Amino acid sequence: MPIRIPRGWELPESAATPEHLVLGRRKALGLGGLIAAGAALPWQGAAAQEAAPMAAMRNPAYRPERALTPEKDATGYNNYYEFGSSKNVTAAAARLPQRPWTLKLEGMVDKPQELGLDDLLKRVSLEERVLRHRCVEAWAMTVPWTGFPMAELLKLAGPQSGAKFVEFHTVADRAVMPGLRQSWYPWPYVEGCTLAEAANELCFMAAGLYGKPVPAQNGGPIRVLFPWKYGFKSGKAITTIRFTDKRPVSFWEQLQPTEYGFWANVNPEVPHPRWSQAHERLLGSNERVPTKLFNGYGEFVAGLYAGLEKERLYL
Ligand SMILES: Nc1nc2c(c(=O)[nH]1)N[C@H]1C(S)=C(S)[C@@H](COP(=O)(O)O)O[C@H]1N2
Ligand SMILES: [Mo]
Repeated sequence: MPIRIPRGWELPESAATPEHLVLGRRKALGLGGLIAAGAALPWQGAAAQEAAPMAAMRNPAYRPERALTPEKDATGYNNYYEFGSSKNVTAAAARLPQRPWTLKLEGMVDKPQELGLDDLLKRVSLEERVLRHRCVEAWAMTVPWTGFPMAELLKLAGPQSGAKFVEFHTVADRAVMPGLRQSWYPWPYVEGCTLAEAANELCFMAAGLYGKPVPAQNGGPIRVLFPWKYGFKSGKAITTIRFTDKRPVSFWEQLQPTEYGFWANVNPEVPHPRWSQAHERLLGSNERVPTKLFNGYGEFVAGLYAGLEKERLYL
């Protein structure tokens, strides 16, 4: 059972509600140890409550090993090509409607279905994970996400025995996404992985960031996370998850296959064709630190690649 540990980005101690009141409130809400999406948490204060909390108990299994990135840096420096190639897409992305939102599970599954996001968030057990994120451009951040393991969606969908790969389709809304007019890009932004990668405990569906709904520019209302892969694998604003027997050719792979492959596992020793991957810059502090194999998550994922040594696993 995940336990709650203090977070650096919370209100100062003086503004927080005493613990006995927190416990009393939780009991009154009948939520047990885990806090449901949308419940107002006394320790978050009035401002955060207005911002519709999206908080849960932290799962301590994934040690951050780095200081948290300041929220303003993680939410103010983004890659989201549907809104252009600028790193400042906050205002543009604010036009993307976050509700109503449905997630389709389709393709080679026993139970194809369409799920309302809020219904889905009530059915899964939410947890917070502080995860490292490493962009292929050699910047990185460490941030608290709220969500649930992708494995829970596999259970809901029931992949058939022939299903070997999973595609993540992201929203393509021409009315609000000016990037879609750049017709040389192979829209929509689709990413993919193997079924085994999707079933790995580290593959995570995030609907919250810093205890609030994921901001639109970071992939709200729901995105996927592959913390051991370069960031472009982690599609934003997911609308459809499709199970297939064919290896998907994803957005960046279609554009530039020599630079962006299917696997894209982080590896400091395999340079990008145009730059080294040995180090990364931390958003916020701009500190330069060594990159780790699988972004430091080898204990969870290295086994996925046994027997695949002939593949371009790190590009
Ligand atoms: N739909 C979509 N998803 C996307 C991207 C994108 O351009 N469009 N960029 C990717 C890249 S390159 C990175 S590094 C991360 C950035 O996530 P962040 O903005 O939350 O840091 O999102 C990934 N997911
Ligand atoms: Mo990236």
